[in-house]
Amino acid sequence: MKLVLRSYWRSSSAWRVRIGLRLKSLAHEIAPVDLLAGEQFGEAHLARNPMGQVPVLEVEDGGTSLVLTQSMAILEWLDERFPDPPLLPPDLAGRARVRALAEIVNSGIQPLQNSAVLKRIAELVPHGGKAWAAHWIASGLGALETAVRSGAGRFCHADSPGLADCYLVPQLQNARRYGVDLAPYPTLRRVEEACAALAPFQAARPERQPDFPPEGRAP
Ligand SMILES: N[C@@H](CCC(=O)N[C@@H](CS)C(=O)NCC(=O)O)C(=O)O
Repeated sequence: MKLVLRSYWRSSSAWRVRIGLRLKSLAHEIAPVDLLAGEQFGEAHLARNPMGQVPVLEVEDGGTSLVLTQSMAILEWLDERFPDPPLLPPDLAGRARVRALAEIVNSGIQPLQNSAVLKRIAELVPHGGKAWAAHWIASGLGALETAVRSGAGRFCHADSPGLADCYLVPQLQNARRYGVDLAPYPTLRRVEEACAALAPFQAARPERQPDFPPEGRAP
């Protein structure tokens, strides 16, 4: 089994998969795609992911080669292929809850604030990008705070880290990047703190990635 994750240090979507791989203690290689340099739009990367995005997980598994895209599909594949420890809870209702929490980030927040969208908005509305991003992050996190609070344990769902935590932690970092005040989200911050204490979450952080820019050069 060989796993190669096409990643970018600052990508919150790639970060989700980095956490998942680490939670499952899966040996993998990180292959950086330089999003600032436009490598995602090169022929080689578009052949892997026609969306021109990271993450992409390349899998060599006993004679089978797979190229997986979309963090949710990748994490669910990892969870089915390597069930222990699970990213999803054992009960049907719990799985629906965790997927719904992750989707608040995956489809309700991040697509509205990813750099490609912000770049286009800034072209159309001068100085509009950052305020736009902060607005959608703050309102989405408000919904996530309410949804997590009713049913959180130590983590987003019960007392083990899982799929929803893979989405929460990178999104809170994006919130800070766009100047969103996190005071209104005490449950999310408490869960983030619990995650931050765990080695898999620490190893997946942007500053621990091979393509993290040298000190003082972070754009
Ligand atoms: N829904 C996708 C979102 C992926 C995505 O938005 N990736 C961003 C980085 S976080 C990207 O590669 N952007 C390319 C660009 O900025 O041109 C997923 O969950 O994998």
